[in-house]
Amino acid sequence: MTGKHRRETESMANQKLQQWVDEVSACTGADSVYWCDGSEEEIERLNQMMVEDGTLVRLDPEKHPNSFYARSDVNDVARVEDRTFICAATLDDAGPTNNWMAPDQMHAVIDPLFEGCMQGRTMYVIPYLMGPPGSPMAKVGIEITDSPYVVANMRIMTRMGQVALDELGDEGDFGKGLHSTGNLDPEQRYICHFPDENLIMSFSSNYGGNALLGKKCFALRLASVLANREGWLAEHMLILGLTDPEGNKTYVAAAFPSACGKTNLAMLVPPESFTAAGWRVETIGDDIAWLKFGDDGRLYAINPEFGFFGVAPGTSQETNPNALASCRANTLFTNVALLPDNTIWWEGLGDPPPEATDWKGNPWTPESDIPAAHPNSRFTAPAEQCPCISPDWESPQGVPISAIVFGGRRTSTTPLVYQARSWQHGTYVGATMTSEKTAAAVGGLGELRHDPMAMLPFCGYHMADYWQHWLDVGETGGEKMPTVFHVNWFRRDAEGNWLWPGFGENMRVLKWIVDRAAGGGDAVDSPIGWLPTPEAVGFEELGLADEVAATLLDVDIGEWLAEVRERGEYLAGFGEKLPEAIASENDALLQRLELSGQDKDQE
Ligand code: O2Y
Ligand code: MN
Repeated sequence: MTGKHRRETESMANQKLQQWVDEVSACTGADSVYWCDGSEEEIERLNQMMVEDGTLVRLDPEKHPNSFYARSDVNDVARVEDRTFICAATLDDAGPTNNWMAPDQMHAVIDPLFEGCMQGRTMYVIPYLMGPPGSPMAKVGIEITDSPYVVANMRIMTRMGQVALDELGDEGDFGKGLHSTGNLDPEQRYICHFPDENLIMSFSSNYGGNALLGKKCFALRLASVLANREGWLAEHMLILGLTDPEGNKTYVAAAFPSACGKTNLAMLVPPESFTAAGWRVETIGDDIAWLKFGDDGRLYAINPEFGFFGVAPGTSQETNPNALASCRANTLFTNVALLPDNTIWWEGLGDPPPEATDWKGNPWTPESDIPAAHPNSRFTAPAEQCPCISPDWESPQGVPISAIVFGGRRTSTTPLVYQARSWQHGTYVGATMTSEKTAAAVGGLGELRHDPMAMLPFCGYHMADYWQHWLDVGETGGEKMPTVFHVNWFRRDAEGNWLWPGFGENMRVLKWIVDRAAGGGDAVDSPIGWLPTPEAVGFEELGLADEVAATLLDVDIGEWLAEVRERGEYLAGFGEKLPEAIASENDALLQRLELSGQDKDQE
């Protein structure tokens, strides 16, 4: 073995890791191999190198200390779901919601792309830890990449370097992630998962979830497969903690499809009346939760990540001051607009600047009829910088979850909030979620699509098996399972105006959720589940017009009958694997709606 392949420091004795690094180095033909240690000195050196070669711009050190700006290739701006594959042993293992190719077949396509692809480049080996050090839930991953920009992002998003090698030890196993920038040709872009090899291979994209392999690829797609085998849950969920005026803490996990406001909800600033009364909201995570049973039989959650990869447009002092504070320093901004004084701007941040350079590198003024920042532009910021980060966010055993909230972006039909009748009903509610598509993934903006548990792009196995897993976990947890809810902040009137103010006012809904999870809170029964009374969600205090309040909590029988029939067709598409419990929940809902419709006709 040549010196370029060997790690210099003394503590790397994991032979499986060394062997894999040697194999990849030989295959990719990298000029040199660099093991990332995660130190300050290292990242300063890499950032400076990227400033010098034009990959990064150093931002104004007063306004954005130790922060940088990057532009991605114009064809590489979002996750690419149509080029993301689950290469499980059989099509049936991957299921109808994933792109599938047999492992051998995909290896025959993707392995040759890696041959010699790092010639003239440095190969970076990134040991990273998902989860708090010392947590029984934490897992080690190794990403090999030829992109220093990916290294810089991974250093913010994960606990990187020696801390991960220490957790790995000499014999430990790790998730493998092999990434190369390739030539960024979209035709050669592949994001492939091989669950049986605990391996991710990503080629020809440097963007976000396509390239930061600890995030969606490892912490969701591969982890969901592991979770199914081992009896836990890997979910696309934020985690937040609410403290009531008596000091009682309630932890809530919430699943929303991509770019539907998870970061905003995770960092919610309560209305003044709530703060004055003594309520507090704290963030544990904004995107991913791993949930396992604790010794007391309850579900406990950790945030496996170390940073936020937040959507920039729309983030402002008004909408999310905590996110803005999180990205004031030590942050990497990608595809936002760059101002002449080396500060940054995006749509929704505040008044437009007189001039800027847009995300494509072109001159921009407020008269330009295109956005200055890409709609999926991002900030990569350390979680510990969030002013409302919870003191429990790195708790090794996680936080006990009392409520699980599903949500979608729905212009009509779905009320502001309702509570499922049971864990089984809640699983059905999650399984049949639909939402309008956003800019987080390429294609189809605004289109309504099914996004079960907000996991459509992230579930690493057959979706119907995943629902069965949820039902099985519910059997295990019994009475101690969290209460399940569904919310919709996005209802509009006939003119297209939002009916609900959202943001901090969502606290009113959270308070009802907390009350219900504790067995209190006023509610009325409805065919779809329990609805709050208008008083229980503070409509009066908000001064909502009567018809707005009524629409927000309305269950229109005709709309819901159409919804349930469409759900029935969707569920039938899962064939024999569809759990009987899910099918029967749909039938039961149909019956309740029909009965309620008859009652209304007779009134
Ligand atoms: O990863 C990307 O390229 C953007 S999408 C994203 C980023 C952070 C958190 N969640 C998502 C998502 O798509 O759910
Ligand atoms: Mn996400």
